[in-house]
Amino acid sequence: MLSPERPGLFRVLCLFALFEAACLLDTGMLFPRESSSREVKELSGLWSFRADKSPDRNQGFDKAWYKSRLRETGPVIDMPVPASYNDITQDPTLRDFIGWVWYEREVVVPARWITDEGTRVVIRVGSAHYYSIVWVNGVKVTEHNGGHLPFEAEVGSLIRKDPTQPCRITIAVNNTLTLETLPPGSIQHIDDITKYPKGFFVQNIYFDFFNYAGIHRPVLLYTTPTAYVDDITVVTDFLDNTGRVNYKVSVQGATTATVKVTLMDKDGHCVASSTEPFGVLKVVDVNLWWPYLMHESPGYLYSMEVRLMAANERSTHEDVYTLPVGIRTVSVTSTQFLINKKPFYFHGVNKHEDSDIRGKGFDWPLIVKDFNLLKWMGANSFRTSHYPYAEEILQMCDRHGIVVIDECPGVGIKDIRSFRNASLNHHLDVMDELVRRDKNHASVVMWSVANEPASEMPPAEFYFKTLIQHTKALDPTRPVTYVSNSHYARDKGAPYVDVICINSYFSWYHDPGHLEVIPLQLNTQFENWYGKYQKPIIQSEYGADAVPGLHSDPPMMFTEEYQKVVLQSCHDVFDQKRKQYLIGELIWNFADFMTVQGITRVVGNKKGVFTRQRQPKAAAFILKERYWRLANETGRLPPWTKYPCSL
Ligand code: BDP
Repeated sequence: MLSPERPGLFRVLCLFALFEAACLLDTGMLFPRESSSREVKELSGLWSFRADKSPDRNQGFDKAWYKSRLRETGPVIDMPVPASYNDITQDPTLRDFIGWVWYEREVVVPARWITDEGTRVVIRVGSAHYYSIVWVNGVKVTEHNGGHLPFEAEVGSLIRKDPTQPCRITIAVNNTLTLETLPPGSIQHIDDITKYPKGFFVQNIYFDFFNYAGIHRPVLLYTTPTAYVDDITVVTDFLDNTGRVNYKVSVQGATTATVKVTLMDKDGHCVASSTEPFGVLKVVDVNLWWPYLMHESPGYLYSMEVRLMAANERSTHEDVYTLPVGIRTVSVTSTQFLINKKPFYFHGVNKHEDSDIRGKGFDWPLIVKDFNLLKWMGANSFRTSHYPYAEEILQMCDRHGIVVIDECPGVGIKDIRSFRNASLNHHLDVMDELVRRDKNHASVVMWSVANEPASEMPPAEFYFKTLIQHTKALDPTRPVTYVSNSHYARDKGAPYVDVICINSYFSWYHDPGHLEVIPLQLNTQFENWYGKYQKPIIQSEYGADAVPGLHSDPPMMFTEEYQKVVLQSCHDVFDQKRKQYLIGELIWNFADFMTVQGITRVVGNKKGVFTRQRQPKAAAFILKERYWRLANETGRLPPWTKYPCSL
């Protein structure tokens, strides 16, 4: 992490490293934004859909379903995009389907996109779970391995081939998990025909959420000029009252180019500018980006407008892209997490992208409701357990000052075969994609490379050392963590991380019903981990299931009272340790969420402090009291925001 002795020089080196790292992938992955030179056409809505239920799930490829209209290949149904397909129909075989499903949509594109050869047309899929192949008018344009992250392809030449035809987009998506996917899984065929129907197989997974599938985030067509701003990287810093925005702009498709970079404040006034493709913008009287409840105006964002004037063989182009920029620093000592050089205590939640009907599908009403709940309860942070969330969510975090631990989908790495090179290489690629996508978000303060892998296995040390070092090289400006389970303390990754994150479930999975063990066992946990590693600790998960409306006093497991007492007993210990090296507490979980069916799950995991429909259980009020109290103690709140207050 940051070397306190030579912060200036270190930042410059970091910056170069981040700029270089950003180049490891061929292209940038800027979030599509409209501007005077760019148009965006969202393809959300109804798509035609067909699951390939043939025994080997290969009929779609054998019969080339992408070559004609999907409805001409067989029966199709309406499928909303974005959404998981699992809970949309009454068909249990679709809910539990494993294999290829096919989506199709015809789009009429604006005539100018076709006639203007200087326009680049790109298809972007926000995320699809898990493996995707995309065709336009029957021609394959891209494929992508992995959910939760976006992918793109240029399609201008294809839609120009026959301008009289609408543009037909076909996307095949396969949710099969293997030992090399992230998260990993395995298919088990069971051939005993005395017990199972012919061809019976199951998808085994080693993580605790439903393997929702389909096109989970918006599909877009967007344009840029053929010479365009491909990527922007910013790293921010400040000294006294002056902010510094170190930036680099990457351009594609130009033979000659000039750029004008203008940084504007919230009111649109220019505060700094430059005509270099990389450099430093100095901001006097800087408004720093502060977390929610740490400052009276959290989430301050500048706008960095990049205006490119470029020429290529064919013509001259102007491209404009505007990036929101929050100016802040992050660093770690052996006992503290510092934002803008001030101690920051994470009082927040773990979430899932999960809701009724939509599954993991992107949904604005749900997102806005969740932010209102976070702010209501005084949460200042969350971890994107256990995969990257939609970019729109991170943009909300930037604007509202909600601090994010950005986790990759490295969850459920439990089989020793998932530590081989093929898995490691994919994991490294996923970190590249994640950092490329999220590097410019002020709200993202730490990367998490995995959750509770089987770190006691011999290959784990090499695997996690490589992964953590790779992530630090990709982005030396942010700390890196890796989430351990306290009950498996033989941890191989811990020596390499900057912050120790620990999950533990005392009096739940261990000593069930014995609330009295919590103070002792939690204290022992903290002392052991701090004693061994001398690194700041976040309690990254703790909690208990509560079926809403189930009550008992004295408390019994699965009641709201039991969940409350688990939380309160943990909080007493947290209050002692946060005076020393505990830098945060994240409840498991913000809301109830769906899992596979099993004897420990009653229609999903019930450790939410809100129900899946976002209604509070008793525990939500405990957290609300506590988080506002913590904010009042640790933050710099002006009097009008003091709890109780109405938001
Ligand atoms: C933790 C896992 C989380 C689970 C939770 C639980 O990290 O994904 O949902 O346990 O069992 O160990 O509720």
